[in-house]
Amino acid sequence: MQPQFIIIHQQVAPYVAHIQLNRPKELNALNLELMTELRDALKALDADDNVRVIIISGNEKAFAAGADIKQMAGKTAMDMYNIDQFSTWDTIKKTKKPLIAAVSGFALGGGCELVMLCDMIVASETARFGQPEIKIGVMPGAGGTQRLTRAVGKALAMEMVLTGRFISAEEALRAGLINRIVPVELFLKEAIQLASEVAALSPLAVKMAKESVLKAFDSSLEEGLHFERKNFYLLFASDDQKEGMQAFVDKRAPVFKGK
Ligand code: DAK
Repeated sequence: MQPQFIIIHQQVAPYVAHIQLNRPKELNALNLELMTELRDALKALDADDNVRVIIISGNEKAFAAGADIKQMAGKTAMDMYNIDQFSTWDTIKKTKKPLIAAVSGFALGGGCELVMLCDMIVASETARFGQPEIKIGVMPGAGGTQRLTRAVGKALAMEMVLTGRFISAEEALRAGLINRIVPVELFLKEAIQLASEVAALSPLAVKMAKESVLKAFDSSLEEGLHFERKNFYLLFASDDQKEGMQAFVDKRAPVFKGK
């Protein structure tokens, strides 16, 4: 079935797919249907050998202004429990291929949390990041207190979560939340460029490297180093390792096959 709230561009560059959140009138507010479509699309692209990197974007005005407040407003705690949105977010979190967020305009609440689930973030000069849930009587519920704090540190995270203040792309870059800022007309192009750079590398090495970096967030240094070592050894079982090193010796460009 054709998705209603997202647009899937299968090949915006070799091995690069792009998912565009598409509820422009609502500033891409993340209703349950959109999140289900996003989850299903990511699952399919993660399993597709013709895709190595996935970009998620909104439009120039908004990446996403948060979860859909109108849809959430009348819910009870039991409704929220039964809907179990966390399983959708957890599935998205398990995407093995690199996710690049291309952000312009608002990335707020669940929108900011979705951005932080991505592995790299390209922002336009107009991007604004925030966790304004406190202003509507709740608090971040999809990682905003945890991932934001790890990314920008306690002082700024606490201020953003307790006051709901938005930060600019410039402040986000200074704080270490995002990778780079480009003019608004270039934000998608830049994300595709970055994605293409990664997509040209061994997809096996890239997936294991991503998994290893993420391990740093929920393990001790010793455990993380052990995990890294295992993945490092494992890559010597791949054709890509043989190809990559032989190509270096031969002074030619490697051709990685993901095997
Ligand atoms: N939900 C629903 N509609 C939204 C929306 C949102 N988050 N944000 C904007 N819209 C709608 C507006 O209602 C308006 O619709 P109409 O009135 O025209 O029908 C349209 O988009 C344009 O918005 P504005 O007229 O307000 O546009 P402005 O440029 O004046 O203001 C704004 C832009 C982004 C500053 C403002 O719209 C705003 O403050 N929006 C709400 C931002 C916000 O509070 N976001 C956090 C929402 S709570 C969970 C996972 C995630 C979450 C929770 C649980 N689990 C896994 C359990 C996440 C929670 C949240 O994100």
